[in-house]
Amino acid sequence: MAVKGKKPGETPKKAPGAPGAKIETSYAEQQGTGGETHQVAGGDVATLTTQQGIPVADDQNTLRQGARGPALLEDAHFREKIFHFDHERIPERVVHARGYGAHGYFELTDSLAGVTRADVFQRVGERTPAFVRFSTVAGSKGSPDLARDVRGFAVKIYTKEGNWDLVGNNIPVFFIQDAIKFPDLIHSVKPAADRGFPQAQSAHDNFWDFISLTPESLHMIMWVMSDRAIPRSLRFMEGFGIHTFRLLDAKGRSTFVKFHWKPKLGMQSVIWNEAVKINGADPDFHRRDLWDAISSGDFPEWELGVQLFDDAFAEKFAFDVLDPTKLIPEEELPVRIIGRLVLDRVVDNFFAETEQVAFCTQNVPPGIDFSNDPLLQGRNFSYLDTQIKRLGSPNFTHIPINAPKCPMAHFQQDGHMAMRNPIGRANYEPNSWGAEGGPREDPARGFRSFAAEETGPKARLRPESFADHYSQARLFYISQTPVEQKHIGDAITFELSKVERPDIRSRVVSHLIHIDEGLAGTVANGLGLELPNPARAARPTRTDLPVSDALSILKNPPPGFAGRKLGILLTDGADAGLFNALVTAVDKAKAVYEVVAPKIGGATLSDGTKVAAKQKIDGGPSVLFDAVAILASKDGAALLAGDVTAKDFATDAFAHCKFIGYTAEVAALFEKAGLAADLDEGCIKLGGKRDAETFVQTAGALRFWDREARVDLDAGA
Ligand code: HDE
Repeated sequence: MAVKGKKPGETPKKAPGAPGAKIETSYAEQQGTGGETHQVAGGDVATLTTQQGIPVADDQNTLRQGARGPALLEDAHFREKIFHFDHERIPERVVHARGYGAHGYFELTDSLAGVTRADVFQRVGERTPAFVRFSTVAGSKGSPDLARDVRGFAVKIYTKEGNWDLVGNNIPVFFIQDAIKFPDLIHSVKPAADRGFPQAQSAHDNFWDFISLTPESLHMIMWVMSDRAIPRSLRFMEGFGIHTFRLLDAKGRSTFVKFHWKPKLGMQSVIWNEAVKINGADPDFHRRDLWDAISSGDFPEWELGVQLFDDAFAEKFAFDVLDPTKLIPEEELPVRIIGRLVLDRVVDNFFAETEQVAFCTQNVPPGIDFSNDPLLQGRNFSYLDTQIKRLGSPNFTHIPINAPKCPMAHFQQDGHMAMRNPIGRANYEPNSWGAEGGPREDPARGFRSFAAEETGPKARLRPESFADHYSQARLFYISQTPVEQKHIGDAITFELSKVERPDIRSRVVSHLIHIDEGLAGTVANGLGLELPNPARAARPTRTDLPVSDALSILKNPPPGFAGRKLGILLTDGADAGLFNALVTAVDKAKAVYEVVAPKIGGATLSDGTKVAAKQKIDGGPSVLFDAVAILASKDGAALLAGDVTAKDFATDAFAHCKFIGYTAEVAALFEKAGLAADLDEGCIKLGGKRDAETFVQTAGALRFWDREARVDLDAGA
């Protein structure tokens, strides 16, 4: 409730709030809302309460001594509300701060019963609940989604024998070989200590300084400079467990394993110029895409694949299987598909689930075990430690998103926020309280480590078998298509152009010479740098490794336009038949579309129907779409031709090698945008309804790469 206000400086006849002061208007009336937004409890509307359950009468005004008087300490509701607000944030993750999660399930499609006793791998067709959190690494929680970065691909599978956390990335190798270097790597990529920038970027001196002094990172650098680091969607990227793990059968026999996630809709990335613009147009591009897909019932799906191998394979393999900067080419050791992961439910609450989920690499159920990969061993310490800092209590497993979904019984107790203390008298074992004495060990069912025999001096040593830093970097590079190779060259050139110290630029190029002389030359040329001497290499680069097509995105194109988005720029008077045909073709392809129009209210088509727009043209640039169609009437095209954002819509789509469908009238826009003379086979004129279907089918190729050489300054470099 409120008393009628007075003008500042005016002395009230009677002090408001003083005994006898008249309370005349409600707060809602005073705000002019007429009470519409201030629903009062009753019927289906619950009563607002404090955390203690005390009903609240007024949530609009603090308790004061008189309407214009001082606030009272007695206002418990106010104090509780503000106290809670003040404590709303928990520390963001030191890495992978920006992430997005979703629920789903893992379904086994091929049993691994002969290889592992892990319960989750026994019964074909069985579904196990799962939660996935995707993330970027370097940026803070509020950084944009399309940073050039590795993506985290962390999966928690709630198996019947405990939680299995496969905390992976979308790149199958890592920058460093030993966990002790992780803080240095991360400090180098994060904002510089003195100035606090740049945010969510690797294009700066500190990062490249560290990289140029750490040649083991060069293989990963090839991946991070490739289009893998700017995925179009979290739904269209691969995931990898990276490290070699072990699977153990009932007798404790071990098989080595590497885990792979393969997206059902295929891989797809954006290009750098597009990524930069997406970050401005929609910094939430990836999370929105995931939310929209799941909410509309188009559930993202990945196959789980395993590369299984024994000691004999490990012995003969050209690199050390414990070295996380190396992968095993699929052509040499095929990936066996054993299951699928489906994400079918968005979170109810971002904080409760995505923010509070705590992945720990050491969470493996019986039948899965670690190898001696020194990075994995270090991670097994780090994740538990980080969760205690972040979530503030050893009881973080009591939070529903982290709690196992199988029975649990132990004697761990107390601590902050304890929700599940043991019941009964005994809180220790062994004890003599019989059946009431609580849980007991189970030697048969319980977790057992692989009985590895280890010898060797206690020392800080890097194995000799980890010393080849360039051969697989070269393998990755030569396995790419020319378009992808060009993008890698462009990316390194761009990043080094932001490095201020010429000696650091030069030092990076001195490593590239060992990977591919052509690449080193392109980068040096792009920077206007003299080609330096090659870096001192611990091992010569192997040139006998066969090309691995599986490493390329473009050599493995998706099946079509399914899951992709067409942007339809529409003006008043646009051909209704054509628009409807496009929509039908998009539906048939299991894709989606968004209408962009000069006004958000939409456009009136040639037959008088009104189509609502999802985006006003300024808010819906073509970078948000996989392909675009521009349907305009003569007047509409003239209108677009005079609008700079419409011109950007067309020129960006063209520059980003997108397929462009257009009606004849749109020539006026192309003319003004300077594209009229450049239209190519990727620009498809839509005359009749049948053209609409052809256009959507053609757009399934996703990009018209032939165009790139003609629109890029660096192309001929
Ligand atoms: Fe992580 N990493 N990491 N990491 N990592 C974290 O744990 C760490 C590494 C990865 O969505 C932290 O909960 C060390 C490799 C993902 O919540 C922290 C080392 C790979 C996520 C941590 C590595 C990853 C993290 C920060 C070097 C790919 C996000 C907050 C030995 C296989 C999980 C947290 C999520 C998160 C430490 C290297 C993946 C600090 C010490 C290699 C996907 O514990």
